[in-house]
Amino acid sequence: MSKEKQSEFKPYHHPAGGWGAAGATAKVLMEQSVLVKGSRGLLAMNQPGGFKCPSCAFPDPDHRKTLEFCENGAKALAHEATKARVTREFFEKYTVTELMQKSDYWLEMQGRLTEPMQYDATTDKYVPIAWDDAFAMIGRHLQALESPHQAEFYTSGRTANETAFLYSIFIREFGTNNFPDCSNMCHEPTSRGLPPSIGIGKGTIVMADFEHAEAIFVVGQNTGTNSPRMMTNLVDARKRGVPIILINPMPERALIRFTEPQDVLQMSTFGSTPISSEFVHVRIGGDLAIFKGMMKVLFEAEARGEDVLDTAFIQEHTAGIDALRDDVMGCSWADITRISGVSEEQIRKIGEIYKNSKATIICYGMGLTQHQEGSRLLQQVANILLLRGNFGKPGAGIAPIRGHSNVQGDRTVGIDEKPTQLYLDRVRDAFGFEPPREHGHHVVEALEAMESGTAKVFIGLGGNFIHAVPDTPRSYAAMSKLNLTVGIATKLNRGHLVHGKDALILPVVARSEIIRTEAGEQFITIEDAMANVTASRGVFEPVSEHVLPETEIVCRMAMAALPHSRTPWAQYMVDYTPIRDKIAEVYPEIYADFSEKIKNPHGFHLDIPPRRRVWKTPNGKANFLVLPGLEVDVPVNDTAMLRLATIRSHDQYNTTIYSNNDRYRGVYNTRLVIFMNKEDMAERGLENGAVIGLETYSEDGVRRYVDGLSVIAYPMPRGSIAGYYPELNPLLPLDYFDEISGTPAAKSIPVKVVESVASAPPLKIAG
Ligand SMILES: Nc1nc2c(c(=O)[nH]1)N[C@H]1C(S)=C(S)[C@@H](COP(=O)(O)OP(=O)(O)OC[C@H]3O[C@@H](n4cnc5c(=O)[nH]c(N)nc54)[C@H](O)[C@@H]3O)O[C@H]1N2
Ligand SMILES: Nc1nc2c(c(=O)[nH]1)N[C@H]1C(S)=C(S)[C@@H](COP(=O)(O)OP(=O)(O)OC[C@H]3O[C@@H](n4cnc5c(=O)[nH]c(N)nc54)[C@H](O)[C@@H]3O)O[C@H]1N2
Ligand SMILES: [Mo]
Repeated sequence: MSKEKQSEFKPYHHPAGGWGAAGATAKVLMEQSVLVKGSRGLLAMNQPGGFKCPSCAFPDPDHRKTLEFCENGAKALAHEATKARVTREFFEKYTVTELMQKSDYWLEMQGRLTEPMQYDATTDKYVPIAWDDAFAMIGRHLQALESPHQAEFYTSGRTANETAFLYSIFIREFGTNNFPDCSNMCHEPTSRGLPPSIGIGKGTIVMADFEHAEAIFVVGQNTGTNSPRMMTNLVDARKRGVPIILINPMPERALIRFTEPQDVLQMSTFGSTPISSEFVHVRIGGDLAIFKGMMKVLFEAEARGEDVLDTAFIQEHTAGIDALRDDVMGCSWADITRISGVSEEQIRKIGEIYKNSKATIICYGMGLTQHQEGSRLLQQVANILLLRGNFGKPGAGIAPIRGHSNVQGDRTVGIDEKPTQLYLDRVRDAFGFEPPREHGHHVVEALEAMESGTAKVFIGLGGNFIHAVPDTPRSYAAMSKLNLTVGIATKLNRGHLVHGKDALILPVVARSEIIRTEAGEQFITIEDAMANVTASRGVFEPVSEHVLPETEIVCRMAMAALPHSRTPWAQYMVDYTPIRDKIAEVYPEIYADFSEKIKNPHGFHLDIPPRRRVWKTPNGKANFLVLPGLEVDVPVNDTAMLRLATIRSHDQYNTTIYSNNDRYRGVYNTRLVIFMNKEDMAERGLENGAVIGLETYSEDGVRRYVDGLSVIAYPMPRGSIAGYYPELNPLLPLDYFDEISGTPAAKSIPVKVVESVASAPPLKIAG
């Protein structure tokens, strides 16, 4: 937290995007001292022959512009291409205990990691280690385990397809399915909830569908910040007069009014496009009630004899409509409006919009997935779409807006703690070893194994596990018990400081940098949120001569841990084409001829069967699945209870903090704030800017508490509050998650306001 700068709340009255975004882009390039280099990088970003933006997973448009990036993509690139370096001299200067006192922002600003480091307990410092010795250490620890299940292998979603595939082969050959991954905290409800419903755990739209949609719903997703390039699609749709319905407890600025930063005319005339035609101010956790209300509008019309359902589609392609109808019709409007916090009139209105649209897209983000019934909530989204046949036709479908740039791809190529038997058979046939058949650990289970002492080794391929997971202090304690922690990373983060007895930091070649091996320059591939696979080729020189490509690190870990392996790791390390050929062998339905198809500069699309109205479910149908009731989180019986959503600011990338500002929400120089309805404040005797503590309702006797939070009067629904992740993760209990997916319910933590004992810098409230 910055000491000198005044923390301030100053509502943002301009349209989002536009000059504000253009200015922020230039500023971040300058701050990282990479104005020239960064600008050159931006020209190559998301262009054929260039590299894929390391930020979000939103696809490239079908008609590319010369510039195809957004403000937040530029920030991600600037921070990756930064001039700042973390060297051995840096590590010589600080003990790990001293580094623990620094903020996440400070750690990030130190720059790129440049050589492999090893923790030295005698001095409490990281000291240099040769790559060979680092791999030998990993091999030694892994071979010393009594069982391969004592190791946890984390993946974050920036990992490329080739790397993730080999990593999953290495770990299965080693003998476990322990694959905790960032997806477990993110779109796992999509991966687990949608297959029983529509036969695939992915979205079903492609970019062109935005051009044919007659209605677009954006639910629980902060598009202008987290997938800004999608704003272009929304702006275009609005210009065509397409209704856009925003369902969110926060009136997110960009979704209300937006100026496209790449639209020169709009910017020069200071114009802006109103985005949402309907803003539905739902209570946190009230979406299920809204969805049931929308379906009730349809079923009521059906009962009146109106032709509102796609009956031909329903008959031919689905099962289970009667049970759904009974469930929905059994919900009263009184309960629906009470639990959603939205009027019957408005729900009827959006129900009518849906009813009148011949092609609808429903987009969603973490506002839907991170609830205790996240997976089954998404099945209700699918139900709504199925009722009007909104699959397998232009302009229609379900659109989970994925997070990390390759998080979807990683799952496709084997990062999965619950792999199918078919996949395991194919791995056996392709590689000639018998992979483990029992399921492995997801994130929460991995932490439990660390806590109980059964896990001994943690390897993190990217990411910042320790600050992404729930229950911060408890997770710190769990990780500190390990014998070995390995962080494979571009930047120094908290995960390297909360470490095991032995610890390694292994620096990598980043997405924007050139991968050179003995066989020449290599490219990698990624799969975006709409299942397009494209090549990515970095354009910058690697940050130092001592960093390695991630794929090489995976191969050399495998060689160290599996000295008798028959897998040709040394070959894969230098030439990525044979890796792609193996991917094709293991996934023939989607990846046949991978090496050929990837020669197309625009990549290729992986088959999504629902687009063809083919349902890979056990009964061969799309299934209407019922989630009884209207609540997605277990109710707490206390009127003092508030539901807390932990969200991202405009200036962060997950645990990476770019600055302490959140421009569109009007917050400057602080992240320790809570957005609250003013009546909830008045009820608790809180003035605007008052400093509070928050405490979680939990039943395990552990007190979960965060202090020193300034309250901001904000248009939140009654009973719903919001604040930033990862600072508020200490409030999120490890056992508070969706049973089906294991995803922590980070959007609905039950908390109460308690007195603050900490001092916090005063928050200036602008008039
Ligand atoms: N710049 C930038 N881009 C990113 C990221 C980043 O951190 N920074 N992260 C990437 C990743 S990994 C991901 S997963 C995505 C995340 O992108 P989002 O899904 O947009 O993530 P969040 O900021 O967590 O918040 C989601 C929204 O959910 C709303 N919300 C909270 N509770 C509820 C609820 O009960 N119902 C409804 N309807 N809405 C609710 C919040 O008000 C907020 O607008 O973005 C990706 N892109
Ligand atoms: N309370 C709460 N908790 C949450 C969430 C929430 O909304 N609320 N969101 C959840 C979600 S959606 C997600 S996806 C997770 C995110 O969890 P993670 O993916 O684990 O976290 P990140 O912050 O994205 O990881 C950042 C680190 O990745 C490393 N890195 C960056 N680029 C590269 C690269 O190219 N290669 C390698 N090897 N390393 C790289 C850098 O060292 C950087 O410090 O957090 C989850 N946790
Ligand atoms: Mo995510």
